[in-house]
Amino acid sequence: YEPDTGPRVRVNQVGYLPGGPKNATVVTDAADPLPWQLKSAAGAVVASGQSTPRGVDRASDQNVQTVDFSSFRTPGTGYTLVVDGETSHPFDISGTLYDRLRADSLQFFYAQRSGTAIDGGLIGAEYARPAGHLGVAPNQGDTSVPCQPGVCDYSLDVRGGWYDAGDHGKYVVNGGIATYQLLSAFERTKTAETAGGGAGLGDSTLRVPERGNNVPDILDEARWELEFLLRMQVPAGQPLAGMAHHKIHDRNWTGLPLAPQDDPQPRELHPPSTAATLNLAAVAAQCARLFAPYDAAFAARCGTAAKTAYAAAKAHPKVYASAADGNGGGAYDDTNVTDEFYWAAVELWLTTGAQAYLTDLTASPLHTADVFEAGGAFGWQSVAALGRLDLATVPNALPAAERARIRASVTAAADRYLATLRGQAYGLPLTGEDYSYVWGGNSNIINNAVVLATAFDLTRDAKYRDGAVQSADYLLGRNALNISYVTGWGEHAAQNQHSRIFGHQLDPNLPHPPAGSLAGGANSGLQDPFAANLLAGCKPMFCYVDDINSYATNEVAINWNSALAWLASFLADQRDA
Ligand code: 9MR
Repeated sequence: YEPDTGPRVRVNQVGYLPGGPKNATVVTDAADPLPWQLKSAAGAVVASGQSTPRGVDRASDQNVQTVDFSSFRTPGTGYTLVVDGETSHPFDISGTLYDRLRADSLQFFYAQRSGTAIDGGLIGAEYARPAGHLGVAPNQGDTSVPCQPGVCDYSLDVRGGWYDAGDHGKYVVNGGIATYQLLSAFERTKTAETAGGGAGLGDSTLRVPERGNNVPDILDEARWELEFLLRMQVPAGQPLAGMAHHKIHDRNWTGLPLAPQDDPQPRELHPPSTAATLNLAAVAAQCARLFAPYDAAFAARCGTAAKTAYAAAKAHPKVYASAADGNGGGAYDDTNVTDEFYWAAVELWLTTGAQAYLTDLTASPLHTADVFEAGGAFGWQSVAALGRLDLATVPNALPAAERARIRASVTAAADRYLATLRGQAYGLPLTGEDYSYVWGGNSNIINNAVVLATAFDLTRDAKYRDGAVQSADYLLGRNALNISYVTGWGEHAAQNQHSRIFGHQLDPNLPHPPAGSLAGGANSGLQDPFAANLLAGCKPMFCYVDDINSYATNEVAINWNSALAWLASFLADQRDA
């Protein structure tokens, strides 16, 4: 299988910020530096120079050279880079490059909403659909969902929320981290002076039904999931009261495509878990502090749920979701919840200031550990860094020396991601090792970029911002496959992601995913049969195919788009870079 990788000159197909880094990668047999030319849309040479040989790139096994044209800063559209007789895809130089990506990446969440009709007037006629899973036949509905046999004696109304990914499942741990990232993108505009005041995330910035309600639209979108997460809490008076059910999904896997409203499968609540409970505690605590100025009653409801959940998790600290519970939905299993305890304690302390939470977070072994892993700084299974980042950025009463230590741990991690990135000829903050390229790996790349971006917010040192920008270059085309992993963004972009809703590849009457949808990305694990068959033996950066059948390399997911939304929001704020 030989994918068509287009021109050998690899650029960010969307473009570059005028004052930001501008790097490209050239696949070539040449061992010596090559002359390069930057051309305007009219074909005039506007800059030129010599490339830098980089030898064989480990992640792609390609002989490559890099081009740095950062010193050219003139805004314009339709630039191309010419090296070694090859002309790159066209790109822009513009300070407003990422404004619409911020909105598009967040729009994905509206398209994934469960339990409400999707308004084509907001998102495009092709995305209009009736409400899913409200109990209208053939749906069996999320309005009164029983537990799996033997798990509980009650039913819960767990309508709403977002569909997790290409499936119709709703999972508290993954909903938790995705909601955290939306809330964090918003909170950053309150805490980071480098965020430009947050106008881009205010009311009427997104195409959501709630626009114009005087609440920032990103909070409206997050609330759609928060309301669902609150519904997943075990009611008072029941066994394990205050804990959260781990997930709710179909009894059996369904095929593709399948509109949510056409899903006939029985829906089932799966057992509560400590991990889900702590996810609920953490994001409900965030909710309590961020909604306080907008809706005091909702903020109070979140605050109560957060405290109740945290207490329930402490009473039941080792209730783990089973790795075997993967029929009809993903397992999202996790048998180490030390990190979830730490994250929840941090969020509760930041919101309430209560000593008990400070005592708990300080006692956690993670409080003094290096929590930023090389592969991915954080992810749905590994959330300690979320607590660390918030301790570093959200105003709090830590003693100055302790605050300085926390912040230094963030910049130390950022320094490592920067060193990794500089060692990669494709400029991404991920090592070239095979094991770095995992399921949903694009979100790991972005989450490492979030650490870089946070280090910039903390220090204003441009090297960190430049690292975050370069991470976006990889996602938007500067990679071995010469593909943009964001639908609708770039000359050659992913558009056939694994999704039951956006099944255009299988049925031309259905749409592609909406612009701003991120694909999971290169994954040398090849866990799905389609990829395993097609891509066996692939070099890590080539282990991706834009085909709806490849769920291990090409799915959409809320926790990947939340990462993209956070980074896009940061990048949109860098227009003067
Ligand atoms: O993102 C998840 C990834 O980290 C796991 O390796 C993978 C296999 O367990 O599952 C991924 O999550 C999927 C979930 O289980 C079900 N909904 C789709 C998710 C994205 O592929």
